[in-house]
Amino acid sequence: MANRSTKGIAALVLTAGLLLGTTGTADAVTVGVRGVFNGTRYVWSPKTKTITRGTTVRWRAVNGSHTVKSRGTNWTYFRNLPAGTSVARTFNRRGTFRYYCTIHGSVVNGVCSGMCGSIVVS
Ligand SMILES: [Cu+2]
Repeated sequence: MANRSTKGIAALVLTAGLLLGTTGTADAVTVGVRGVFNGTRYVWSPKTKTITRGTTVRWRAVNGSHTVKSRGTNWTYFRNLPAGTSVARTFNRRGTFRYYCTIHGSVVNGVCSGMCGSIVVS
């Protein structure tokens, strides 16, 4: 039956595409940002991370428990980040996406103090 074989070929092409997709194309990139204690205070490391569109950022609470809260007007995001856990988000738009930990950072009049970070998507 022609219809069935067409679907079969489509499934094979899709499967092949998925397999090839795992071999390191740009849309499969994940980078890490770690919540760590630097001997004095908690910080995001690296504080600023530059990535390309389609990259996934995974925040991990290596030391202590944190939150990831967006600031600025170009995105909205909030996740709890208990010690030892991680959260991930894929960035598909260009721009600078600022965030901070609400436990170890604060924003007053648009100025972030403490555990602040940013993702720069080029
Ligand atoms: Cu924190």
